[in-house]
Amino acid sequence: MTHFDQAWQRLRSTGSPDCSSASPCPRQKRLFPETADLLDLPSRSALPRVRGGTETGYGGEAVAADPIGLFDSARLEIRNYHMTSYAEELARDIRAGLSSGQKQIPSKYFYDERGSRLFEEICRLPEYYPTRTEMAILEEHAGAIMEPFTAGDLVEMGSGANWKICRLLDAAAQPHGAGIRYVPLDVSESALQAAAEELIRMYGGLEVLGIVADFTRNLDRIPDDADRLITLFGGTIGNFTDAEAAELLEGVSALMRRGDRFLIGMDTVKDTDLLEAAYNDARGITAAFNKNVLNVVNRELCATFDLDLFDHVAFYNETSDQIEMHLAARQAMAVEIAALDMVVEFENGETIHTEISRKFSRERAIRIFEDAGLAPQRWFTDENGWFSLVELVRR
Ligand code: SAH
Ligand code: AVI
Repeated sequence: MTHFDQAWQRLRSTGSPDCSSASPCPRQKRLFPETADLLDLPSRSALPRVRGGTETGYGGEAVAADPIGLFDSARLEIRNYHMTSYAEELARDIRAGLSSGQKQIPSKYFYDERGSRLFEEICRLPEYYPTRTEMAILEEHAGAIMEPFTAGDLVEMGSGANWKICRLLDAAAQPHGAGIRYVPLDVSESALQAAAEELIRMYGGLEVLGIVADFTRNLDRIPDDADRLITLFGGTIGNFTDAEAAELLEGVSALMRRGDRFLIGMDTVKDTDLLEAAYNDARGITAAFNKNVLNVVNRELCATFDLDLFDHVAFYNETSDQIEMHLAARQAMAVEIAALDMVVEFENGETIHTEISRKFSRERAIRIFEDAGLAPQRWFTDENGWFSLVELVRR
């Protein structure tokens, strides 16, 4: 059984998270440090739990880490680049987003510890075809993708859990990840930490450099001292508007040198019923994932959102080829956000727009690649054409 199969089996057998809790989860690890921590020295628990190597403190300066080695810690380093600025950014985004005509919350705030677990649960749902389809494409083509990559940095933007990267690592020329440094980059510290530690245990020759950062702003934190295969799986590019996606792709293109490759997963335009079922699953996991963003705001900004007073709404907008997720108020209400000294008024039925998930035709994908100075080299897809994995090089 390959490492990938082991990881996949573990994933399948993990029990479901408790999705019934509508109230903020008090035992949950905070996404950001307490406000006092930001002004003062951080508490240990607010810092990344890094074993060995160095970790970075506020502002990115290196600070010593505890060498508590439960495994070969010399192969793992995690750098956290968003502590202070990220908490401030959340406050700014929530103030601006909940003051605008169409209220909105950026989708990157879904991914606290519980949100990341709920997303993993979404990936196991029968209705949510993108994960298993992308996995099947990887399964079939991992050998061909890894064939030109014998050593260097395997970078994963928006890494989340580690199972897709396992497929590539299992297909590498050298066994046990030897010669490869895996560089996951994610806003979710908890997801990144867990995945990084697991990979170190699974691959005895692998080095891991984890980067806790926002890839829309911190791409320059990706090291550039080795050949690179950069990946962005899951269709995450679809969670950005045209302008944001263009900026992100241009940023990646600017990083790339001759010989570097960029492997991007994209969900495709398809039947509306199939798309809408994927975002309205029967078990209500996607609804819990969507509502969890209100838990994040309650916890981080001392807000009083009652999750029971919002409905999950997800539909396909055929004009813009995107799923739109919203949270709709069940009644008129006022919500206090104490940390922002703000009260937000809702009319009955008014929505907070929480996510777009764009679906791409091949023509549109080629256009945005070209605009970013990227050229498709190989195009992998499944038999139904439900998902695409595109290998890009710099033009
Ligand atoms: N790559 C995984 C996870 C996709 S979920 C898969 O294919 O299944 C999207 C991931 O991107 C989450 O782990 C989330 O924390 C991360 N993410 C979302 N916005 C981000 C941003 N702006 N910068 C860095 N990571 C981000
Ligand atoms: C991470 N991203 C590509 C997922 C998507 O399908 O847009 C997030 C998600 N939202 C609801 N379900 C899954």
